[in-house]
Amino acid sequence: MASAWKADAATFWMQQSARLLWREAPTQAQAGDFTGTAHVTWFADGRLNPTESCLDRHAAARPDACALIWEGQDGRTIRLSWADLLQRVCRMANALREAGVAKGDRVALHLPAVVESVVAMLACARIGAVHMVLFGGFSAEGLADRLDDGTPVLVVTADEARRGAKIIPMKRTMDDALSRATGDSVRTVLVLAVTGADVPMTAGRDRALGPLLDGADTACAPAILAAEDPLFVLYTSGSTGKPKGLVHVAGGYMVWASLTHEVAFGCGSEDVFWCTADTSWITGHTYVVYGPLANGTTVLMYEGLPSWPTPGRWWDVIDRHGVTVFYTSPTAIRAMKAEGNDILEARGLDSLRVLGSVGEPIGEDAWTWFHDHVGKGRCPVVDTWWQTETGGIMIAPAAGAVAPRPGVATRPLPGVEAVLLDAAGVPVVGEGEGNLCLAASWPGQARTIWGSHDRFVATYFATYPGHYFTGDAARREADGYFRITGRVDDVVNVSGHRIGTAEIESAVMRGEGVVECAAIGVPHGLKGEGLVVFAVVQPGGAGEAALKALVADAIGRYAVPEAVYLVADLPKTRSGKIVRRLLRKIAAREIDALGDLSTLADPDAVGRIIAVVQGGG
Ligand code: 6R9
Repeated sequence: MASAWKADAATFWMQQSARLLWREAPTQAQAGDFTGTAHVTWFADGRLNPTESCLDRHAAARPDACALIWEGQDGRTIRLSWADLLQRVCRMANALREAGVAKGDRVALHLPAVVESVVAMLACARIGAVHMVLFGGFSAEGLADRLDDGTPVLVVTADEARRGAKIIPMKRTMDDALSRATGDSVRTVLVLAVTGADVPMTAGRDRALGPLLDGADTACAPAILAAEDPLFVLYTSGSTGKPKGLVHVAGGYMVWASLTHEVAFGCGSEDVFWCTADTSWITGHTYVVYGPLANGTTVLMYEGLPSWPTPGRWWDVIDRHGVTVFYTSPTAIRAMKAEGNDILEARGLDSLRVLGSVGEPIGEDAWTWFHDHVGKGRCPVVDTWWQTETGGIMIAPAAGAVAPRPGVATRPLPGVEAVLLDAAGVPVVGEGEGNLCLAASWPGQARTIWGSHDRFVATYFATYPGHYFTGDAARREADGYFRITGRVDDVVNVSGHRIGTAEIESAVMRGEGVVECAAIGVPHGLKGEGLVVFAVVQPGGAGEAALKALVADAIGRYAVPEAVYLVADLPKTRSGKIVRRLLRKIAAREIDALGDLSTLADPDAVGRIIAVVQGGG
């Protein structure tokens, strides 16, 4: 049974810790819990270096077996054996050390989907530096905010990135970010040549990475870390304030990455595992890098988009490299579905064994199409629910053990105590809906928010004392399966990107003459959710285009709203609270279902807003 682990949890967890290669094996599992200051540790007296679990032990046992296959947009392929990958990581680790990086220092990684993005993460881990991977889609200001928060000593970026037919000016954006950052922690910028473009180099700060790697030694003694030493900081958005840097640690996170990768996908060393996530997302951390490599699984990485230069490119990648497990997002699945089935029918896809989905609710349509057409009816679809904060998969139909069902994440993995609580904190027993909480710690949980443990406690443990609150709601169905119903806070999930509406609103508020505004999410056929902004702007003030540009500048183009409606006023309660529920309905054009408006300060405002939305804008 799924709860067999509970009878003797400590023994279960100690057994799981043995997945890793330790320098000093831990003697205890969990200490601390979710009460009070929520300080939890796992395997605290163990000592290890995560890269020895991910590389050295496989390089010793199977040096020539394939560790990583990378295919570029242009068709170029790189195959690295475990021995090759270990050498590459050691070279990069030595280059970082040579550039002055020490154990505990933060290193910002801002790279496209090239082999070096994985190598650089592992190189940081090799020397005990804490990586913070930054999304290539962040604007200069978005990057600057995170640099100021994480205070890295060194940045690794690329000259440019390729994205379909587009070229993304990575170095230029990073230069802009560094000039906006108020802190001055960054001493060195290493620049990887990806396209070979000429980019400006700042004397005394910027160095070409290539020559540094060429001159570096291929062996690098690993720094030995305590299990609770930080492995990385990764930024994500919440309902309030600036992005928060979740801190994951060397021991427990690695145990969770390895366990969940094996259990959710039934994955082992015979598999070719392709997780399409970018390494700047938690999914890339756990299922492109740490989970599969810890388990000795061959990792496939592809540089580009699903349908560039031609539709069906991802299917070709699967056939070419014999991918056995394919893990992607509902957004990608919906986009590929929209291309029609002819493209798919022309491909074999015979190597596939398991399919996975992550990042947003998949919905029955996309699930069924994925199952029937991509998996040809024979591959289980594993819908995996989890978060940046949880480190790894939490609720999913463990491949082979739990029967999947369309659109349902199904059951918590062993070690996960998922509960549903109502608004008053009373557990929802049996069938019903509630706020999804975790009643006990697990090794992979984030330990804190970088620089602010108080914010960590306030964000996750204040709503329901003694419980971690996920920010999602879920429904427990008659057979005990969990169906995730979506965020209950002010976070909108656009194509799997978590965007806090407060961040959007603060960008829009900078617009000329903007009096007030509200950002909300609405259902979107391809992206899952789309953002819509309602803004009250004085005559002669900023228009829709100017307000969208402010969002692109402050956060990145991926966060630009679908529409900005300029309205005379926002619907408010008599106490002055904006009624977002109404705005969501109006933006989704569900105006028959607005409900009782009599509690509004000015019920007539609603009609005027509807007129703007129906007028198209
Ligand atoms: C791994 C990841 C987390 C939020 C989460 C939830 C949504 C993720 C989901 C899902 C429904 C799934 N989410 N997986 N919703 N079904 N299978 O996505 O991390 O970027 O932190 O986002 O994404 O709302 O709370 P992150």
